Amino acid sequence: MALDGLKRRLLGSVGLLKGKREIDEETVKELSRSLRRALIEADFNVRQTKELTERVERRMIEEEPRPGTKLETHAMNLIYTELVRVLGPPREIRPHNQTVLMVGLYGQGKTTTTAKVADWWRRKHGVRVAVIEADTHRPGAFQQLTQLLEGTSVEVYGEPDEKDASKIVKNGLKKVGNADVVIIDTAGRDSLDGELRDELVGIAETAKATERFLVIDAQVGQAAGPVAETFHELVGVTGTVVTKLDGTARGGGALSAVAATGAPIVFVGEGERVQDLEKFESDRFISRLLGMGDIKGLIDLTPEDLDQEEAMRLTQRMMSGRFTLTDMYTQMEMMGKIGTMDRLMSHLPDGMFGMGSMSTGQKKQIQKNLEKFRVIMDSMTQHEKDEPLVLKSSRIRRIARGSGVTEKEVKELIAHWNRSRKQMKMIKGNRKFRRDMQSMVDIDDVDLPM
Ligand SMILES: Nc1nc2c(ncn2[C@@H]2O[C@H](COP(=O)(O)OP(=O)(O)OP(=O)(O)O)[C@@H](O)[C@H]2O)c(=O)[nH]1
Ligand SMILES: [Mg+2]
Repeated sequence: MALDGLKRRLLGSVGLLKGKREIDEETVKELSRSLRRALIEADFNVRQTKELTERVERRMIEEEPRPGTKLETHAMNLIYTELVRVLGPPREIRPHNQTVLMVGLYGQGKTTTTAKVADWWRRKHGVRVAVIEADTHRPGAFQQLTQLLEGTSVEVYGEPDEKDASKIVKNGLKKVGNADVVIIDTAGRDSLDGELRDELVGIAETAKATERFLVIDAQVGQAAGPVAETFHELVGVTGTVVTKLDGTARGGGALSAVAATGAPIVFVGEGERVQDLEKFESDRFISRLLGMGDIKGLIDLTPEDLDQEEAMRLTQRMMSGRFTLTDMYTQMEMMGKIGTMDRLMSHLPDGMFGMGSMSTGQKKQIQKNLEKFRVIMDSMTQHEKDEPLVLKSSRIRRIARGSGVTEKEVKELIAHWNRSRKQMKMIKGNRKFRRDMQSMVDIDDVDLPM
């Protein structure tokens, strides 16, 4: 897997906490230094590294690990969320009605990636995919693309003898443009010279592409940032594919530099074969990098008996009539690992949360929301988390900007909280539930007005 070196170093950093029971300043500093070295080694830029380590350091000191959670797990979780934050939220792609223009410098992997993305689309969405070879400079480009896609049902259009790339695109779209997805490979150069600029702009106009993907070799490192900016000015890059992550230990440079330009990473290439492509989702990527399996594994890190303790605490909060965003988050976390919660949940009215039969899909959705909500909530003040009703438009705007999500997503979080709060009220009104709760936990104020 890509970035093996970083993985080893990060595990080493966290290992510093092994066997420790208390967080002391010296240990946190040591962790932070080790983390910094790991990131710099993987070519993350100095500013990003500084910000990330400072955040981890601060959160290590300010945030209590949940009872029963080992310090190293706690640190790992913090590093995980901070790395996901750096790499940005995943980029959704519409499955059909797409014309995708692939652009990039010479030799970065455009043609290979064109084939990879075409085949990914076909496999993933079962749609009709066609590619157009519009590189009139690289000899044999058409043959290369045809060979890569041999044995797949992807249609390949090209005119090996034509010198006018725009013309090929125009003819190609006439011929194969009724496919659900059309992907166009273009020529690369050492740098973006005048001729290539004009040609690209011409192709972009002819193609009326819905997506413009920049293909960039991970070896380029942090220079990926300026390259992305240049292409962005020219054709408006909508997504980036970072290739050859398998071939470098320093892929963090390209990944983080690209993420910082606002042209989100949509795929990563991890090998020469057509199937060596992965849709990029920072949370999954980072959890794999840190050896945590998938996200669910991360959330499940706490021992089972702890759930009961948390459940009790949350129940008490619910009965006391307070329900903050943090409570909602805890509740969602528990719902994500509902297996250990059935004692509590069996008391709820049927269908209250759709608990009885939560599908894997629903659980996954919760995990996804959890991640997003966590990032959003990190940009809120304590007061906002405690009193979500103060969240009006200017605060929402600030939070959206701070957490790199849309305002709509922040509003979704608030709407979710509102719904959960109403459910809590209903639960409180349920006599049987209250009686049962009283026998489960010691609630003094159970008869307070609702
Ligand atoms: N290891 C590895 N090799 C890759 C990856 N992507 C592309 N390559 C290799 O990189 C080389 C260049 O790839 P191409 O797809 O021809 O690059 P290009 O950008 O189309 O090159 P030009 O058309 O010459 O500008 C080829 O040998 C590919 O097999 C990857 O993700 N991993
Ligand atoms: Mg090529």
